[in-house]
Parts: sequence; C-alpha cells; structure tokens
Amino acid sequence: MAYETSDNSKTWAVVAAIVVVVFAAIGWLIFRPSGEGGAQGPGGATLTRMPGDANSIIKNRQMSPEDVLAALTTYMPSGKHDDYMMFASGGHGGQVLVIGVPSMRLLKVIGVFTPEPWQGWGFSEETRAVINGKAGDGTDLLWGDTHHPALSETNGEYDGQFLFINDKASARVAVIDLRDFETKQIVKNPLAINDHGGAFVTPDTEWVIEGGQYAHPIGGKYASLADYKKSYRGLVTCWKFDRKKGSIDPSKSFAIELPPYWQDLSDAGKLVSDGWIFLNSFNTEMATGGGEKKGGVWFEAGTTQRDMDYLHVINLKKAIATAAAGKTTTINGFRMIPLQTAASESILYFAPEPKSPHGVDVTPGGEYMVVSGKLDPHVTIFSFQKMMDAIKNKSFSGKDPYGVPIFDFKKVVEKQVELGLGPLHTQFDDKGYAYTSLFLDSAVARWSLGGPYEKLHSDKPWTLVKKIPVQYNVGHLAAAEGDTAKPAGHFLVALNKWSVDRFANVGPLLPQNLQLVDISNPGDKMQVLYDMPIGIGEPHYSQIIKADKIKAWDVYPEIGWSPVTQSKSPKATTVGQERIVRNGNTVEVFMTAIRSHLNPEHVEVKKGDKVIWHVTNVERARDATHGFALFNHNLSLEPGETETISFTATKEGVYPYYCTEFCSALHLEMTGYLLVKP
Ligand code: CUK
Ligand code: CUA
Repeated sequence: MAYETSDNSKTWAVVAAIVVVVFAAIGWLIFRPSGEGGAQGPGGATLTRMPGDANSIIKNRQMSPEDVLAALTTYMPSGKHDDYMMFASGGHGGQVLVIGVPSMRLLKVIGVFTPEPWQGWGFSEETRAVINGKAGDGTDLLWGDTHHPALSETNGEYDGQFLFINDKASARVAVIDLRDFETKQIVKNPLAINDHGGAFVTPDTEWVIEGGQYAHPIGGKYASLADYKKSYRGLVTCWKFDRKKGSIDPSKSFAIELPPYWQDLSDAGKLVSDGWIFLNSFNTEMATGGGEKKGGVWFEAGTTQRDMDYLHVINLKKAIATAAAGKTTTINGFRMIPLQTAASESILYFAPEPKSPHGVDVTPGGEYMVVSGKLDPHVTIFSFQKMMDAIKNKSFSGKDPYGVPIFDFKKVVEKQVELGLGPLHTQFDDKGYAYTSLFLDSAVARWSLGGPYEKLHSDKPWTLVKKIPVQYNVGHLAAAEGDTAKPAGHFLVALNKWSVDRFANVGPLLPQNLQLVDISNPGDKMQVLYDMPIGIGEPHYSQIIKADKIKAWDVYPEIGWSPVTQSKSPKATTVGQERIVRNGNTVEVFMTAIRSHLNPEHVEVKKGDKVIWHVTNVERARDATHGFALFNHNLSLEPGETETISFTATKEGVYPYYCTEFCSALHLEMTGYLLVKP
C-alpha cells in the first residue's frame, strides 16, 4: 500500500519498508524472545521507547515480523490520510463515530440523539429543534441507542452523500449530511416504541428501512400481555427519502404491520433481488416472559423453543404500490399496511430459518441471503431465485397463524455452512469470500461463496476457509464497502464487545475493542493488525467507505449559513451589521465572531427581558472555528455558521461571555459582558 504523493517518495518508502521488514525478520531470528529479556515496564510490559535504531527497538519490544508488518500497514505518517473512513454507531452513547482506516484514528464524533457540548449540538435553538426528542412516556429525551449506520447508496454502492442511523431505544431514524457531517433530521416513528433492524437503504436510497424489535401494541396503546397474540404486533417502516431536500418525508412514508414475532436484523435486496427486503425474526414462539413469576418462563428459554424462526421476505415494490393505492389504515397520522393486507396482497412471505437468528446479509450480487442463527453453528444461505420460483409455483409448506405463507425450507435453501459457535453477522469481499462473526467462539470466520462467486477464489465453494481469533466476543464486523454491490476487500474491522485484558486497566467499565483485520490475501492468510479501544459507547454496526467518495465542505458555503436548513439563515449577520434590537421586552442580538473579538462586547438588558441572541462566524479560513459560552449555552461556530440561543434574563448581574475555541493568540480576549440590570 502506498500513501505517498510523489513517485520519488514512493520508491523511497518502498525501499525503507523493505529494509525495515528485513531488519525485523533478521532481528526476530537473532533475538527471538526466549521468554526472558527486553526492558520490562510496569505490569510486565516492555518499554516502548528504546534508544537506538529500528532493529534494537524491534528486539527490545520483542516484536515478531508480523508485528512489524502490522505496524507498517497501520502507521500513518503525519499529514497523510487514511484510505477509508469508517462510520460506527456509538451505541448507547447515541452518536456516530468516524474512524480512519487503516490507522484507526478517531476523526470525529457526530452528535445525533445525544447533546454533544463541544459541538454545540443540542445547545442552539436550531439544533435543539432537531434533537427535540420525546421519550415513550412523553418526557424530554436526551439520549439514544444507535445501532445501524447506513450510508446512502447509488446502484447499490456507497455514494458518500448521507448517513442514516436508528435509535433502538425510542424508534427514531436520523439523517446526517456528509457535506458537513452534521445531523439534519430525526424522525420519530409514530407507531413504534422501539426498533432495531435498520436503518438500511434500498440500492438507490429511495427508501430508508427501519425494522422493529420487541412487539408491542401499535401506536403506543395499552394491552395486557395476556392478549399478546391478538393485540401485540411487529413492524417494519419504510421511510421515503428525498435526496434533493436531504430529508425523510413522513407523509410519503408507510409501515407494514407484522406478526408479533421479534423482528431483528434486516437488509435490502440488490441487483437481482432489488425491490425486496429481508428481516430476521426470533421469538416466533410469541413468549411473553415473566420468569420471576411462579410457573413463569424467562424470555431466554421461552424465545428459544422452536428449531425455526421466520425470515421475513417482503416485496417492497408491491408494498409501495399497495400503499399508493390507499390500502392502508392510518394510526397517529401515519399510514400502515395491515397484516391481513400484507398477506393477501402477496407482500409478505416467511422462510423458516434456524435458530434464533440475528444477522441477515445479502451477497454483493443480491443472489443469496445469508442468515446466522445465534444458537446454530451454521450460516444458512437462502437462494433468492428459489424463493421466487416457490412464489411462482405457489409452493408453500403452510401458513403461519396470521395467514402468511411459509416456504418449504428445503426448497429455498441453497446451502448451510458450519462455521462455529454463535454466528451473528456477515460481510463480503472482492475475492468471493464471506466473513461471519462468531460471538461465542470469539473469532471471525472466512468462508467461500459458491455460485457466481466460485470463479473468484480457488477454495472449495461453501466451505470454512479460516477462523481467526479476535478479542473478545465479536458482534458485528465491517469490511471495506463489505455490504455493497462492490466490496473492496483489504480491511475488515471486528467490533468486539469485550476487551478484558487488551488494554491498561481503567476500572470496571472497560472499553470496547475494535480490531482491524487484514483480509487482502486469499486463502488462510488473515492477520489482526490493530486494537482500537472505544471508550465512548458500544459500536454495534459500522460501514467503511472509500475516503475519496466523501466530498465534505472545507467551510460553509456562505457567511450566515444555518447547518440545520443547509441554507443561509435569515438571522445571518455580516461585519458592520452587528446590532442590538429592542422590541418591548424582547431584545435581539445580532453578533459576529472573528479573530479576535465578539462584536458587540457589551450587551445590556433588563431583568425579565427575553433575549434572542444570534452569533455568526464571519471567518472564511479553514478550521477558524469560534465557540460561544454563556450560562448553560455553548455554541460551536464553524467558519460561516450562524446559530441562535435564547433565554429570559431572570437574574440580575454581570455575566462574561467568551469564545470556547482557542482560536488565536488573543483568544482569551475574545470575550464580552452581558449586563442584566435590575
Ligand atoms: S446488533 Cu449489536 S451485535 Cu443491534 Cu446489529 Cu448484532
Ligand atoms: Cu474565537 Cu477563541
């Protein structure tokens, strides 16, 4: 891999790399660790910085040739950029993490469902209106549980324009614009209390799909658990995305009512299976829990009775037409295709799938749906063509209690491949391999695809090729563009739930461990290259995009830009237009920020006044960000940005306000006084 810009430096880098590798190999042969030796630091670790040349460092740190290769692959010289960008969910931190690959450097934390003070996210009037969350009980909601980021796609490939992510806790979907990496919209599902299988997008991002999770009465109503089968329902929601406006249009969106199985991970068909979506489910037992009660059964046992659950196979095109034809009911102002209609209009089919499945992942060409049963050592590969044939021939093994036709398992399955314990999620590469995370084995399994992928590798099709240990309990994994129509190969990141002994002890709450794996070589060659601790939230899923597909702005396009509307703010203030306008008891401040003053520096109001305060950063220089701190407000004003705070001046006094970014030599002087007169 070359990250150099000029041919000369490239040549030298290659030479240098070879020299180091050779040194490493020689060093390893000569100074092979004998179990002793090396300068020991605290806790038995070798000291990182040793005097001397590369060879003596390698020796003293007891590095193997593989270690040296890993270091050379992941080290990013200062000023060089990563090949890939990874967007990882921040779990119950409620954000999105942006990480450079292969260096695994944290580039950004995008505030989404949770206020992010240093970005002013959720602190300005504009951004608070986006967060504006209400929890299930009607109270203000200031967190989210982000699980599945989905990059926008064109023709089934990431296009680098938008990112969507769900909030499992409160059934919301957020839209992030990748021109400025800021959240633009959060939609609350009017029918669902929680979600999980999504967000995922259709191949041209016309639809953002949000799959449900724990069944409940639709629309936030009450029903006794004794009425579970009658009154509780599952759900999948199809949000219409307007790419031009950069936002979801709830009025054109709809949901499909599903049986009260617990829908889980989901994926969209592509290419040959374009127009279809696939959702896993578990708890087709319809267990209602209550293990603490006499004679009660814990969910753990109740949801795992049956050998098969149901892969939901949904004809999205037909669903869209059915919704357009008005065959919907409206609940809380939102359209829903009733379960009976979904069954009678041939929108919904079930494929039996073993056993308490978690992930469903569609192969790059859209031919197969790979399902992982948490309690089954196999991945089960369904053939889209076989399912279509079964529909055409009306070949079903029966119907579920809600009238949904069920495929005959044997007639729609292509293969089952035994991989190991606790398979969860699958990704793909450009060499005809699939990669499945094995939670219980703490391993990533590489296995070979068959069918049209057979010609890409020399392994026997549909077989386990290699299992590589990861530390520990891997959940999702993400390969570079690994869930698109054109996976890149190269790198894979295992998103491990437990880190146990991998890092210095930071107390009982440990970081997650993201491990970078080299998958560029075929066959059984795979190597863990890097461990990245995540001490913010638990990343569930992530997606990795080629970095050059992201066309982010350097500065906002115009002075006075409102990121929330992606247009010039009516409250934009230019130099010379700064003013304080009083209208009765309302005082409106139009302020500018530029190195190194806030204008005006004196703002006088009377106790009881309502104050609306707009700040515009009039800088055009890249990275010339100013902050604005006053009481419990903090704004981050990137070059060109306008934001607003408002408050009532309830307490007389003198309040300094100041810039929170160390923006210039005279940054400390970038301040002023708010005087609240009695
Ligand atoms: S889930 Cu977390 S490991 Cu929400 Cu996709 Cu599978
Ligand atoms: Cu502006 Cu500090």
